[in-house]
Amino acid sequence: MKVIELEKKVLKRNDEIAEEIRELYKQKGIFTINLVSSPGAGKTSILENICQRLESKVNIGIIVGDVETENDAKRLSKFNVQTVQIITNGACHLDAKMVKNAMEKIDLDKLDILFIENVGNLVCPTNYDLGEEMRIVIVSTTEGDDKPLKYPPMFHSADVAVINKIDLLPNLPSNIDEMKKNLLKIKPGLKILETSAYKGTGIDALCDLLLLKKK
Ligand SMILES: Nc1nc2c(ncn2[C@@H]2O[C@H](COP(=O)(O)OP(=O)(O)OP(=O)(O)O)[C@@H](O)[C@H]2O)c(=O)[nH]1
Ligand SMILES: [Mg+2]
Repeated sequence: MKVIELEKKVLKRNDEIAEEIRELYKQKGIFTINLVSSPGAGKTSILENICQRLESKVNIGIIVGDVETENDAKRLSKFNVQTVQIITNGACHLDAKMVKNAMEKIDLDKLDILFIENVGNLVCPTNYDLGEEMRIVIVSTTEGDDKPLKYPPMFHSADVAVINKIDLLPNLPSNIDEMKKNLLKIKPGLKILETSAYKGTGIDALCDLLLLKKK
């Protein structure tokens, strides 16, 4: 009983900070996206592709969360973007306070789009609002068609689903139509895109969607 009450309190405080930073993003005209997925689904690889295409068109900031290492920030810092790595030291998700602190290291006046790459996990980040305007869940073909059914809250909380690693489909028993059916079962009307970050397939459509929503 006490554990549930503490969790409610923690989430309430998180929601308050998330509202604060959402207001700040709004004032500054920054479009913010929270990228969630299981570990290794391709969040950083998709961001690398997006940076390649958009770095000369819009001012991009990326806050990256990982339990350990600065590997992802290093991968992304070769682009003309502002990057900040958050090391959670064991926590399996980012929270609004961590994002608020990380934002102090970013020049918000030189920012159009802020990506927040969450810690790879299909459970923990679900209830933590980061003040984002759009939540994108990435699920890769190698994870199996049933993942939306097994982790429904995360898929239900998303505005867009990206099915990544479609280049591997010919070598897999998984069925992309089944994956899409399961995504729509959890969230009817969910926008679904297919990508291969390895081949660059489908990234233009994703960038178009982001630029359209940013307006
Ligand atoms: N074949 C194939 N491999 C991919 C694709 N996207 C990513 N990968 C590979 O998958 C592995 C994990 O990709 P990352 O981009 O690091 O995944 P991530 O979601 O950022 O991982 P974490 O931050 O650790 O959760 C890397 O070896 C990538 O090269 C893809 O579309 N096709
Ligand atoms: Mg990553």
